[in-house]
Amino acid sequence: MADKRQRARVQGAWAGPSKTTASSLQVSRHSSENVAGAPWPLKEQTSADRRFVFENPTEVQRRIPEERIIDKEGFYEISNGPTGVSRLHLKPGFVDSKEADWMFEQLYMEIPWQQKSNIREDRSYQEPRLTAWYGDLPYTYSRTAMKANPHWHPLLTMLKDQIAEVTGYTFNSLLCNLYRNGKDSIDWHSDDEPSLGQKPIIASLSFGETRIFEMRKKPPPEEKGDYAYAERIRIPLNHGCLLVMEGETQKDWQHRVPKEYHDRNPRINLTFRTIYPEARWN
Ligand SMILES: O=C(O)CCC(=O)C(=O)O
Repeated sequence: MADKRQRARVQGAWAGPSKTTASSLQVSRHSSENVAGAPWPLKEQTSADRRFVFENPTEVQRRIPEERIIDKEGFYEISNGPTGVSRLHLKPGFVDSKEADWMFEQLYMEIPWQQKSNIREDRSYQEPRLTAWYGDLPYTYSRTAMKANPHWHPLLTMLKDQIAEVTGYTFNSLLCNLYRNGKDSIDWHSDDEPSLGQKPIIASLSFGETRIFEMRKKPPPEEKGDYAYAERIRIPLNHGCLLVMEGETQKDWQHRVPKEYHDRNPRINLTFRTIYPEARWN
């Protein structure tokens, strides 16, 4: 796919004898007629005669959209369609750096981090990060469930309330993620499980090492799942930074935190969500 993204198409051809003008044809007739009397071969082409002639492309040319970087505080309408408006709200420094330092230490030590196993193509694999779930209802993703856990850590309750105050959104659940080093990651996905409702609002708060949060727009059906020309966004999520995804973001976009192949310190990410009983959407 990288190849496809890098390929540049230039259509055209080096001008040959067939491009000879009527007047040069006349000259050749006098000077070098062949046995059959045809005007071929024409006089030898000199390098001065050779020029590149542009021909209209037969294929529709497509541009790979330039990757967008979002790293400043603000509200961003990242797309309007096909299902509606997708919007982000980025707030670096939501928790100031000093506060974020002790919060990171406390969360790192006191959250009951667990190793979750997921299932893909009928095979079980260990998720490359540790997680913990808080909420009155269980949460299923990648075909395995996390048990309900109503016993919120007081710091998490405080952060949930602060986010509600600033964003106006309330949340009843939280997925905590610990990326131990650069090899920990989460692959492309959308937070679109039925239990998250029809337009999930996700508030994601980060502590510790900065990691890149990547987004790519889902391709239209005619692309048959090919993301080669998809719009892409990169958002560095740093210590104390809040990112809210809302509107149709989970329907129209995917996101991931890719592996990084140099040393990375641990990062904690808290994704506040609202979970509904699954039956409501089935
Ligand atoms: O770690 C992050 O910033 C994103 C986590 C995420 O996408 C998820 O847990 O669904």
